[in-house]
Amino acid sequence: RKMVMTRRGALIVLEGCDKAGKSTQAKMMLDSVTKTGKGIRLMNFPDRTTTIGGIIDQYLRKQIELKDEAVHLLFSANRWELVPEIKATLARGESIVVDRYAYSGIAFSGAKGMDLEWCRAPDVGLPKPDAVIYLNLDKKIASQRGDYGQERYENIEFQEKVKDIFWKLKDDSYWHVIEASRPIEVVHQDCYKIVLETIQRKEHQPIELLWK
Ligand code: 2DT
Ligand code: MG
Repeated sequence: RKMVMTRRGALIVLEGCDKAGKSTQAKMMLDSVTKTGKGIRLMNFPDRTTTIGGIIDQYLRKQIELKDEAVHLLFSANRWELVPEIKATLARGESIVVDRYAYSGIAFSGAKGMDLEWCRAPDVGLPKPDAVIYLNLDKKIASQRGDYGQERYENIEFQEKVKDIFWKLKDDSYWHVIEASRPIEVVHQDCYKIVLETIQRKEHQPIELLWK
């Protein structure tokens, strides 16, 4: 008797500093993978559409002030509140491309001078990404991509600190560093190969837990 195993989707995270092209690459990935007939959807953190996400949005737009520790925990809570949806999506065979995850949480809080281990703790046990695609952009080229926006954290000095922490978090067992200064389509092809390979390699593997 043959058992038919349901394939699960893969959890793919895009990380990198502002202007690296995460959102652009996420949309291109959605289009390319969808064309192959495989199920895939996008998510992003912070997800500003939830109640917690609404508070985070006000904080980022500088409408309210929050203590560093408090907002750090809200960013983490915003991921935890979406874990059931992440698990259900993967279980029905749909893959997810996520624009930012716990790594941004640590990198941005750490850039304020917060203790990295303290920052990591609330995200321990989240679904572990099957692959992290880190879009690496030189600071010179980032500055040529035009002005930063008006939100909190959107300045070159802060982004440099963020990048240093991303580098500390990098785990070569599942991180892929992609040079994001190249033409959009070339970057996409590299990302696309990683995504297809990951979907195939992980389809019958259990979802692991982050940092456990
Ligand atoms: P977007 O520009 O991608 O909407 O992000 N951030 C993000 C944190 O400080 N902690 C987190 O856990 C996450 C996911 C990065 C808005 C800003 O929020 C920062 C930029
Ligand atoms: Mg932004």
